[in-house]
Amino acid sequence: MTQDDCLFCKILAGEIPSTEVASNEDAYAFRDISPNAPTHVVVVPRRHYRDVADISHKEPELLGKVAALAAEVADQEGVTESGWRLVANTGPDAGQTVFHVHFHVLGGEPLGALNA
Ligand code: DGP
Repeated sequence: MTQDDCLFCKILAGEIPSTEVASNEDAYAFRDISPNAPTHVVVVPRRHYRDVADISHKEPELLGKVAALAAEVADQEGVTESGWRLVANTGPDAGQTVFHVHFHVLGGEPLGALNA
């Protein structure tokens, strides 16, 4: 299931180039085009869902698989011990700009407190 006007569906189809970090049959991880930290990787399910709420309602087990690939990315990037952040911006107030559910894996430096 893909959506014609979806940027991440186009990346998954290879129509837009991306730098792969990790991949499996359910999910794909690639470097963010505009990194906010030394490690900034985007992890997406191969099937199109709009956001965390959409995938949670329709295929919740896939959400766990995407999170598992994010943890593999953290290992691969060498940030498992130092710490890393998993972020899913959801909707306009959170700044979601691509409406294909995705996690940001951020790490490689102190990230600052979320409640600062
Ligand atoms: P969000 O704001 O949570 O929807 O994050 C979308 C992210 O996607 C943002 O950090 C930048 C990244 N991004 C947007 N377009 C591209 C692209 O064409 N290639 C790559 N690698 N990343 C992209």
